Amino acid sequence: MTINNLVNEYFIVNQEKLKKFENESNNIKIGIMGGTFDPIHCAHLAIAEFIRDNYKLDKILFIPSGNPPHKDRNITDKYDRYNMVLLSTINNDDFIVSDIEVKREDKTYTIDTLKNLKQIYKDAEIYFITGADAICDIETWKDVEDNFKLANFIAATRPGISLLIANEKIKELKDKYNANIESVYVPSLDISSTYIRNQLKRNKTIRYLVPELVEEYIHSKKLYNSGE
Ligand code: DND
Repeated sequence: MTINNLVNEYFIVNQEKLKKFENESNNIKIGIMGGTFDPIHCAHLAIAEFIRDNYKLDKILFIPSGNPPHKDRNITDKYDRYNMVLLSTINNDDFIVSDIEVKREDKTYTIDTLKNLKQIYKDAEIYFITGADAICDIETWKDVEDNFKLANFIAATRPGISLLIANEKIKELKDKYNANIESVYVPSLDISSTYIRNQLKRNKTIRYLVPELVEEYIHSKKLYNSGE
């Protein structure tokens, strides 16, 4: 089967998962894994799974950013990024991909996504998962205080980001905004999307850093100058 056929098939399976979940999602705990995912890699997946298990979350919704407000560089087409998330998550029953942001034409701010999710999943408790780097930058986000009113935040440790500094920042945010934020140790995986893009530009391997199907997708679409 070609990778395009696989994406089409997985799209349908994922939409069914999403629909089923929307109908049965009162009084549950949803983890949100938001990201540019350019591309998604194994650390994103491992963090999501680790936190789902630790916090007894019912499902993790992966939400690829549509038009991220915080990226100046040219990012990969949102549907390619969405497809790669789809290919990475389909085999985990507790992972679902949401197209809530890729469907939007304007800039995609987390606050709008959280408001939207609160309408869909009425009585659900929302846990927004970030890396420690993202939580340290959160005051640059649109309507930061409102984000904290709508969701709990879980900040995963990340290699290269000092836990001491992250915890100080979290304490400051909690005091200032009455925010519900916890930092959680996750096993260190020093992988970043930037590293993967650089490897591809230099024609170097990304095997085992991303799921096999993501690697196949990248090469078949010649993303990140791979194979040129
Ligand atoms: P990134 O571009 O950092 O995602 O975006 C993360 C989320 O922040 C998205 O949902 C954005 O929409 C939201 N955001 C950002 C800026 C402004 C606003 C919203 C706003 O509303 O104004 P990446 O694809 O780079 O990474 C996804 C997540 O995974 C991030 O939280 C990142 O820190 C984390 N991560 C790791 N954590 C631990 N170990 C690693 C990691 N690699 C990525 N190796």
